[in-house]
Amino acid sequence: MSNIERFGISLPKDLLEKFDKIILRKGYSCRSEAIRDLMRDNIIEHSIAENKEVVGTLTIIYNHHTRDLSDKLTDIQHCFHNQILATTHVHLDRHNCAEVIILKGKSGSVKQVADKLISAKGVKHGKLVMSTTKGG
Ligand code: NI
Repeated sequence: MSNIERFGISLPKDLLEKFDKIILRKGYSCRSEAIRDLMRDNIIEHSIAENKEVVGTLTIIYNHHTRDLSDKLTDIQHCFHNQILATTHVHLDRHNCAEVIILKGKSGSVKQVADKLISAKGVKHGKLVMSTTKGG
């Protein structure tokens, strides 16, 4: 027995044309796979909104000459060591650093740690991406 369900969708023609253009550019070989990915993304977004267990990657960019910033970022990471699995530091040039921090925990606490790091004075840019294995 197959566990695949098939169903038809009615939608405006121009919406489908726009969608097809995008998925072609992204390299999808068929609409079904593109729609499956959209559904998984939606399920994961729902899990994040419901404070479920997630894994997150936070990227931050900062100038390591900024007074006390490196120490402050390290302090924050030690305070939240239960949520932080790993940190990778890259020296981008003479002044700027990139850190990718991998976090795990309830989405609310992962977001809280990320917000603390991003809002530290001197961090130029930061972005958190959260995911789960529960997307189906
Ligand atoms: Ni560095």
